[in-house]
Amino acid sequence: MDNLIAIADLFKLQENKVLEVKKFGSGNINHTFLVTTNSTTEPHFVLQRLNTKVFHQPELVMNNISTCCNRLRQELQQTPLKDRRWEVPRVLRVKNSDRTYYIDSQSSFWRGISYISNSQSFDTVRDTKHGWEVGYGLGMFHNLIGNLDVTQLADTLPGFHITPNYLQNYQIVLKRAKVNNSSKVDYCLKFISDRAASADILETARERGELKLRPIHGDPKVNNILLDRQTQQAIALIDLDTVKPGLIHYDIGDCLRSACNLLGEETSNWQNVYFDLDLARSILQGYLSVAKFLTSNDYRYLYEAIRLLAFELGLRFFTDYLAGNIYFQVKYPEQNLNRALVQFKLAQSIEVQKGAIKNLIHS
Ligand code: GN1
Ligand code: MG
Repeated sequence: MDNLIAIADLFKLQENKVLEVKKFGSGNINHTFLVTTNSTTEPHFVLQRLNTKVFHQPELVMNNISTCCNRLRQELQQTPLKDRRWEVPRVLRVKNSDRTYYIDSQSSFWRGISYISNSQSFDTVRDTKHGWEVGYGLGMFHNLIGNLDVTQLADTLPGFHITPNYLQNYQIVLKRAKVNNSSKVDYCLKFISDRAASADILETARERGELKLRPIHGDPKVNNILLDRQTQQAIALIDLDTVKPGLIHYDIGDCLRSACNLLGEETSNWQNVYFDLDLARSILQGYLSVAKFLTSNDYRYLYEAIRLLAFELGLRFFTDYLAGNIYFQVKYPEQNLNRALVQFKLAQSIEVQKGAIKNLIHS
């Protein structure tokens, strides 16, 4: 990896000096840094090394981000929000060029994104007010981007959130893996085989034409929805790498599985993980207060989306554990097994509360 300061220097506004580059955030895929410069107006920006083992066509990822951000800005210009701050990240250009990325001597792919000032993010939701804001944030994003023709976005991650594909891959990996059987591993194996038959419910609905592809965020977990430091209102969605055509159900399910788990994705206390119904209520209320475009078919599949996305992420983590941790970064070898157990416990809690969740959706 080339010198971080020298790379950051390529993305800064010309007259400023880079003072510091330090690790930032808690992503599982890319390497993220916060750059501080001596600018008095905009001292920070975010520098990222994109994981090109995951994103095989990083140029297309950058195109999607630009298309998305341009559309968000256009919509906000046409219909400015009256009572709330809303920010759209900016893709930074490489010095003296029009390019939005830099490839270093080791073929690493670098890009710079503006930092949203006076903002805050949390890994877990603190209370129902925060939950409402998380829902509102996702609803606002879907609302602003909803009219963008999906054909303008490239499919930068084929198979992303297609649960039956993850299942197929899991079966291949399982055949090849040397499985160290333990009670945790056995729990995961059984959890998956018991639910394999219902893995294609959203994809089947899409094939039948009941659900339609729309622009999606792809990763609307709690810490990707920024709050204003003073008002604690949602003001931006960040981490736009997975913006692409998809089902909004992936986003809604992913947001709820992330936000309604108060113990968080990384807890070692996986036995006590549960899906918090009060938070689900406020998130859905926040979402539905802005997202007025849902059809009756959209409503019909919301419960399944919530259940499926928790199951799917557990399946993805468990598969990666079996494959030797090649996709999600880990700090210790069993981390992806632990993460899988957290998501499976969450999915189980969703299943147990099916009636109550459906009541929330249809109330
Ligand atoms: C990954 O790297 P990060 O944290 O932004 C993953 C998401 C998962 C998430 C779980 C491209 O996102 O799908 O929900 O981890 N992103 C990709 O924490 O696979
Ligand atoms: Mg992400």
